[in-house]
Amino acid sequence: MNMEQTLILVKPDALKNSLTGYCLLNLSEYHTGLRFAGFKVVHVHKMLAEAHYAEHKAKPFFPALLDYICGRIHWPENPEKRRVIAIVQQGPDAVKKIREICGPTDPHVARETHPGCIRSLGTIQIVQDCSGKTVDRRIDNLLHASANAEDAEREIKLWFRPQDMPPAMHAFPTDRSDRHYYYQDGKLFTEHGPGRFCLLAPNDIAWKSDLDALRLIAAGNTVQISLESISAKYLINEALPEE
Ligand code: FUP
Repeated sequence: MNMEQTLILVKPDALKNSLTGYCLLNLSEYHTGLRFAGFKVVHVHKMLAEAHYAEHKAKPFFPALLDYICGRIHWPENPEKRRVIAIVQQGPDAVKKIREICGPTDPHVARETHPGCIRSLGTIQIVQDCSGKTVDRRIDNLLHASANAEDAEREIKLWFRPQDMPPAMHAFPTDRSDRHYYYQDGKLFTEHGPGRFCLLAPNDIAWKSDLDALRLIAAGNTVQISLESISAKYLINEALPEE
């Protein structure tokens, strides 16, 4: 069975404009030939947004992109409405099929070259600095879809814990934690303390790559993956202070 998986985000502009149902219709199992493996409503906090868009960190549109994915652009006065829907779909050529359904990143290009694709309904907003000078463009394109299989693995592991999906749909190796792991202010702890968030308890199932990294960090080693990109999924929908 082809287990290729891809991550899709129904972004705040889609939810705000009631295009959620339209997006889901286009993403249905009937229309795509793929299967839903994971599905959840997420209040996106800064740590998750920064990890998801890490490759764009140096770009002028990055702060606007974070405001957008966190829902601050579309619900400036209503933090309780700020959400995205995170979806994992699985099946043959999942990454390519979903990218095709979404269409080109830029909605203007989408309207020119793929009229009718979902992103052809998107918009582009000018990003200005505090003096009013135009510094970049913010692309509100309704959906995120993983660009390739490598990105898909990173992104699925960033947004989903294994137990958010049926066990038979785990596309990546898992392992069980043998101790407690806590997160606070950019640091990892193995003992509980005031204000520390529990990431994992003994016997909890986790992505093996996360556990391998946590074990190394706890032993004082440096690792390639950031602690934030591991911790972010465990803090999804925790009552964190708004940034
Ligand atoms: P995609 O793979 O289609 O999501 O496209 P990119 O990785 O190039 O862009 C990631 C996100 O950055 C997209 F949601 C669009 C946004 N973006 C901007 O807001 N402005 C730009 O100039 C380029 C990208």
